[in-house]
Amino acid sequence: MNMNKYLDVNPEVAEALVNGKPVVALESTIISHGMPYPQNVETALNVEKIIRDNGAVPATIAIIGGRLKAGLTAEEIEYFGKKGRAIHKASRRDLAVLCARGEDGATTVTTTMIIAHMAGIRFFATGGIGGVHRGAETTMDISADLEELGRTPVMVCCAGAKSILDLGLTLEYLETKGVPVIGYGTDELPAFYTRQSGFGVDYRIDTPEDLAAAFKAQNDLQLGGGMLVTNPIPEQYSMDKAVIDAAIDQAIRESKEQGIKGKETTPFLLARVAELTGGDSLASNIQLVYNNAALTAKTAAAYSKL
Ligand code: PSU
Ligand code: MN
Repeated sequence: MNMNKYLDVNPEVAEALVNGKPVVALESTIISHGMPYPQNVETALNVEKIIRDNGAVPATIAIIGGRLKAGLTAEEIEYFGKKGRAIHKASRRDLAVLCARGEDGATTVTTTMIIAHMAGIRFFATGGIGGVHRGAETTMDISADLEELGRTPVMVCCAGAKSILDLGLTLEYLETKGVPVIGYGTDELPAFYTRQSGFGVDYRIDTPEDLAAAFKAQNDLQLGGGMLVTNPIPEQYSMDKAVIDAAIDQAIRESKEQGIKGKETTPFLLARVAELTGGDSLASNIQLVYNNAALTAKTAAAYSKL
């Protein structure tokens, strides 16, 4: 199964895949660039446990010494968490040079999907995806995550999109790329920190079994792309919309003043929003990732019975 000379699938993950057991991929940029240390490491380890508790095997994905890793050890997770933003944030365009040079890379949604697919993993849980940034009509800042969702057959479960992005344009882009946007138990796209955005999803699905059935049909049809499941943050952890919107607006203003661009934009905004909300947004972020991990593990388990 391990067909790619740069790929290392850890033994537990490989065993699960060979035997048709459910496996859930996790990204490493959320660890290195998405949250501060030590909460990032604690969260990553808890997420793995939640996936196990819900009947699947976790595979945290990263690039270490030029090797594409599907499944990290706790020590490796600690390493990514401690090194934080000093690790290269690796998107599709970075893979070849990092592998050739034998360097480390934290995988975004894009590269986690690529490596998961290489390893034979169909499910991936995270917090937020990249999208079309506000002002993209002049900056052309559109995340590679949307292109990857259009081409790689992995189900990605997130908590919707943050309003650091233009949610309407992000949905338009996903429509163009043929990516089904599913609301889990909701007709409305969740806005990450809050349960509602004012934008509709393509389909509402209410159970892990029905998510699995939809994704099975997509794979059987060989349509080739991913499926985006948007899972609202649990009510008790959702934030006040006015508070979070004010923090996001300020972070975006500061990023423009400081001339932040390219791959630095999203990590800058995430870190600044967490600072401005005094850690409240971090607490919500952690809880929504746990919620997504549980749903994805249940969906992967349901899929393995189809
Ligand atoms: N959004 C979040 N948390 C994150 C990210 C996005 O709420 O950690 C990370 C993911 O790894 C995502 C990446 O794939 O940022 C998108 O970066 P960019 O916007 O540069 O494509
Ligand atoms: Mn970008």
